[in-house]
Amino acid sequence: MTNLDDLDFKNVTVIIPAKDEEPTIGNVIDRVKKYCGEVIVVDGHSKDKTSEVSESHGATVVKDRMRGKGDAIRCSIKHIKTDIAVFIDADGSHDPTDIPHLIKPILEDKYDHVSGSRLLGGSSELHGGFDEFLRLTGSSFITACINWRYKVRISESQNGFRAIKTDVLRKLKLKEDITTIEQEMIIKTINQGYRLGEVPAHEYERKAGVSKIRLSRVWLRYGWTLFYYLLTPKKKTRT
Ligand SMILES: Nc1nc2c(ncn2[C@@H]2O[C@H](COP(=O)(O)OP(=O)(O)OP(=O)(O)O)[C@@H](O)[C@H]2O)c(=O)[nH]1
Ligand SMILES: [Mg+2]
Repeated sequence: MTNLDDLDFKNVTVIIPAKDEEPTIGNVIDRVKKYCGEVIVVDGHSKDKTSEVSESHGATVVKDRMRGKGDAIRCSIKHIKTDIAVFIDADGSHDPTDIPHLIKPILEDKYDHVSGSRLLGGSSELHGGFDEFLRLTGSSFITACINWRYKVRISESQNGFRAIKTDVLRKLKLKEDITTIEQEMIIKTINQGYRLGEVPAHEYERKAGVSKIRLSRVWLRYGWTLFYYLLTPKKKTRT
């Protein structure tokens, strides 16, 4: 069994989708650097200095196509040169010290995709108000549907903190433009016969700035994509 300190991080790229995250992006880049060979920031045409700060902290900056976070993730894929990709948010809500826990089971070839679970690791953001209540209820319903459809027992399907083999990421042929890309990645991984694992990952409150998600605008898309991808016949591409 590999010790966490002995992991080879050179073969890891950390990808950070960031839209108007100037106050936090530099700190996130500095903290993820020791766990990867390259940091890619996908800038959502920020109105603040997200791009400039990212470059000055040593990240490669690419632009999305202004369609949302899912589009940002899809735009990053052609730039990844390493075997493992890690996705982490720019608002400081994910803890970079969890990255070794995400990539270790991949390096040991136990899983192809490892998702950070807030339901196992706890969240400082997912409870308290009505918005949080709706988010948690909705995401628990989606997770239950996935578990029922595929006879699995994952704890969550919406976190943006994950590690995945780059060749698997490419084979998922992702289509979503907004945050529905998280459940698309989870469902397609299971659907195509790849091995999905979870590790506990605590979610902290965003350190600055404002949420880019408007529940009232996106809930229909969540319902539609859930049933569309769940009803897709199993398509095993894992060899
Ligand atoms: N490039 C890019 N990044 C985005 C876009 N929308 C959101 N992001 C980033 O995606 C990450 C997650 O977005 P958040 O607004 O934090 O979503 P959330 O974590 O559900 O919301 P909070 O509860 O406020 O943290 C952050 O790093 C955002 O900056 C976009 O359109 N383009
Ligand atoms: Mg956030």
